[in-house]
Amino acid sequence: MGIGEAAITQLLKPTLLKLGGSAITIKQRPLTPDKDAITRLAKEIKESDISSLILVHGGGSFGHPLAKQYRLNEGYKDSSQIMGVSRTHQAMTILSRLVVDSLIDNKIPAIVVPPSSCIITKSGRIESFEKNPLIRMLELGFMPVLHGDTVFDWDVGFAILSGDQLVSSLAMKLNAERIIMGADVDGLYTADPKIDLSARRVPYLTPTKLKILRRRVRKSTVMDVTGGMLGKMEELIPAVERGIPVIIVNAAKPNNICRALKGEEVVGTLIERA
Ligand code: IP8
Repeated sequence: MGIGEAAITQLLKPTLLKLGGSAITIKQRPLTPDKDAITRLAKEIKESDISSLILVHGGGSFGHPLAKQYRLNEGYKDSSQIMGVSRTHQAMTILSRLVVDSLIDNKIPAIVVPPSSCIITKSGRIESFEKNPLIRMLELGFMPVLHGDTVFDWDVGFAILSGDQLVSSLAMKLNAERIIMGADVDGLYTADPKIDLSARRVPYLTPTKLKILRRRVRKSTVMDVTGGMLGKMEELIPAVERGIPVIIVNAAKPNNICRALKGEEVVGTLIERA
């Protein structure tokens, strides 16, 4: 049964799909969406005919430059940051709207669920999460769309919640089937594949091997690749340890996301509990 065809069904174990900011925005240009990629990825999701999917997307050139400008990752320091919280959240809402417009154009009943309205953090870590609207949406055949966001925090006033922490937490709370991470590289590498020719893709990892690899790889200068990417993947270890596999694939290569959603083999990295 495809998305939206369900009457009220029993909740299937959902799949979590994270589309990294680099897969849907032009990272070097602030507030610039990659409209072609967004359109293609929406079509791929439709074509996969998946039944129970939650989409989470990252900030890319919408969230990160503003969050950096206002030093939002430091929490509340002075009142000048207040407008920054508002502007950063608004930028993420605009990006989410573009994603959801594309999904709706493909007849997918997608609904934005802004994390700032249903999550509260404590020192940057999710403390409470109202999951019932998500469960009900999935039961009715909707596709919830969440995004990295500015959230309110009991200790530090506000925080930046990454899509990766969100995916991991959602996967555990909703007992997900699997997590698919759509990146802009073919998986996890032993070094940064964009600058180091000796970099090798690691096709299979356990949480223990991931931690060892992270210690070995020096922090990359390019954000979100190798060092950055390995760090992000560590966020997913608690979900993997609960038995939820993570597959990292290149979302910039046409059909990869469609094939991964269908459960077909795709070049990438699988992280699984041993
Ligand atoms: O790109 C960050 O989400 P991420 C969201 O998943 C903001 O790390 C607001 C910068």
